[in-house]
Amino acid sequence: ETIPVPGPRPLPFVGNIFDIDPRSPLKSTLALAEKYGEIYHLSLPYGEAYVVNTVALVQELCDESRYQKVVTAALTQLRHGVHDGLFTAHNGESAWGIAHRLLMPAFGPASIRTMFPEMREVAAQLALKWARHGPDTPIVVTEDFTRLALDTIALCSMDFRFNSFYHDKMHPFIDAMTDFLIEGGVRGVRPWFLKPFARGAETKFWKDIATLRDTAQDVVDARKKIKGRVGPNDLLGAMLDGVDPKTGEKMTDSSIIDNLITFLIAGHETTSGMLSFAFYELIKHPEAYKKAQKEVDDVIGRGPITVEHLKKLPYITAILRETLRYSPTIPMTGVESLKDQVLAGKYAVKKSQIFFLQLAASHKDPAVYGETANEWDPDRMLDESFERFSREHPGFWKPFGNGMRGCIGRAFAWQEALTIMAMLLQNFDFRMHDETYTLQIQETLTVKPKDFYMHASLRHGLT
Ligand code: MNH
Repeated sequence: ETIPVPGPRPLPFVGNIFDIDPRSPLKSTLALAEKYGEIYHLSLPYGEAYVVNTVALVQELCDESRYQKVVTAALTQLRHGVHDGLFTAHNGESAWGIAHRLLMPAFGPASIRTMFPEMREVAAQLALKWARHGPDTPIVVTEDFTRLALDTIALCSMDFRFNSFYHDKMHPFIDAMTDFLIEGGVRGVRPWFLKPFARGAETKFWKDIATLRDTAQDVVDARKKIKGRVGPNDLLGAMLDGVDPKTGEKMTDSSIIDNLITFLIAGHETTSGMLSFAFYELIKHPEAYKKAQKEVDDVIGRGPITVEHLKKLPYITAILRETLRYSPTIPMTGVESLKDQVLAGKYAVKKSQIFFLQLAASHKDPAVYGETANEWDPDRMLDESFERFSREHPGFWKPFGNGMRGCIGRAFAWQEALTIMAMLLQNFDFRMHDETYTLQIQETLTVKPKDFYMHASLRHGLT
C-alpha cells in the first residue's frame, strides 16, 4: 500500500546533478519543492536522498526513536578539518558524548548571562564604527555582522580577541575558514571527472585546515601558559579542565582544537546571517520597524542596556523568530532512518535512507502558516501564538535543528542578537542604500543576504 516518491528523472552515471545549480543549490531544491510538493527524490553523486518540504513530514522525521542526524556530504568534508567535533560527529561517537556533557552546562542560560558584559562590549565596537562612518557611508551589513559574531564568540568562549573592527582585512583564520567551508561544500559534490582540474583547490583545502588548527593551537597554548589558572572560567576552561561525569574522561587535546574551530565556525556564520536578514526585513517593513524601535525606547530608554532588559523585549524576540522562520540560515538538515519503516503512512523507507529536512520550504507550509505563509510578519511569533504553534505543530519551527543534536549555541546566539538589535535600534535610524535592492542570497553552508548595504544615522549621542 505504499506509493513511490516523485522526483526529476536521474540520468545514467550522473543521476540528478544537473538538476542542482552548484552556485545556488538552495534555489534549485526550493524550485523542485514547488514542482513536486511534500517530498521528492534525488540521485546524487554520494547517494540517494529524499527532500521533505512540509511541517508534517519534518515533524515525523524529528522523532529520534525512528531517525537520527546524518553527517551529510558537505559535513563529511568538514570532518577533514574538525573530525568528531560536536557539529560533525556521527551519532554515537564517544568524543561527541564527552564534549556534549562537558559543554552543555557551559552553554546553558546561567553561564551565558555571565558573558553579557563581553557581548555588550563587542556590540559597542560595532555601534561606534557605524557612528563614526556617519549617515553617508554605505554599510556592508553582512561583513560587519560577521565581525561582530566572530569577535563575540571568540571573546566570550576563549577570551581571544580577533579585533575584527580594527582591521580592513580579516584575520587569516577567517579567510582560511571561509575558503574551507566553500571548498568543503564543493568538494563533496565534485564529480570524479572534474577532480583532475581541482588540484589547486585540493592543496589550498589542506593548507586552510592547517591555518585553522594552528590558530586554535595558539589560543590553547596561550591559555596553558597562564600561571595559577584555575578551573573552568569560560568554555575553553571547561574544555581544558572539565571531567566528563559519565566516563571520568577529559577532552583530548585534539578534540579541544576540533571544538574550538567548530564554535568559531558554527558560532558566527549563522548568527551573522540572521542579523543581516533581520535588518533587511525591518527596513522593508516600516511598521514593524517603528514597533521595534518603540519597544526599545519604552523598555530601555537612553541608558545602558542590561541583561535584565533582554527578557522584556517580546516584539524584538518575535522579529528574530520570524526572521529565522522566513530565512533559516541553515536551510536544510539531514537525518537517516534507523530501520525499515513507512513514512506518513504511505512512503516506504529503507534503513539508512537519507532525508533532507528543507526548512526553507517547511517554514512556509501553508497548512500551518495559512495564506500569509509567504509574508514576513513578526506578530505571528509573539509568545502566545508561538506557543500555540509549538503545541499544535511541534515541527513548525526548526531553525536550531532537533533534539539531542540540536544547536548547543542557541541561548548564546539569542542573547547576542537581542543585545545588538536593542543597541542598534536605540542609537540609529536605518535606511536602504539602494531603494531598488531586492534580496539576493549568498550560499555557503549557510545563507546570507548578498550585496545588502544600508545607512545608519545617529538618533542622538551614542549611548
Ligand atoms: Mn548552531 C547545531 C543552527 C548559532 C554551535 N546549529 C546546529 C544545528 C542547527 C544550528 C540547525 C543542527 C545541525 C544539524 O542538524 O546537522 N546555530 C544555528 C543557528 C544559529 C546558531 C540558526 C544562530 C542564529 N550554533 C550557534 C552558535 C554556536 C553554535 C552561536 C556556538 C557558539 N550549533 C553549534 C554546535 C552544533 C550546532 C556546536 C552541533 C551540536 C551537536 O550536534 O551536538
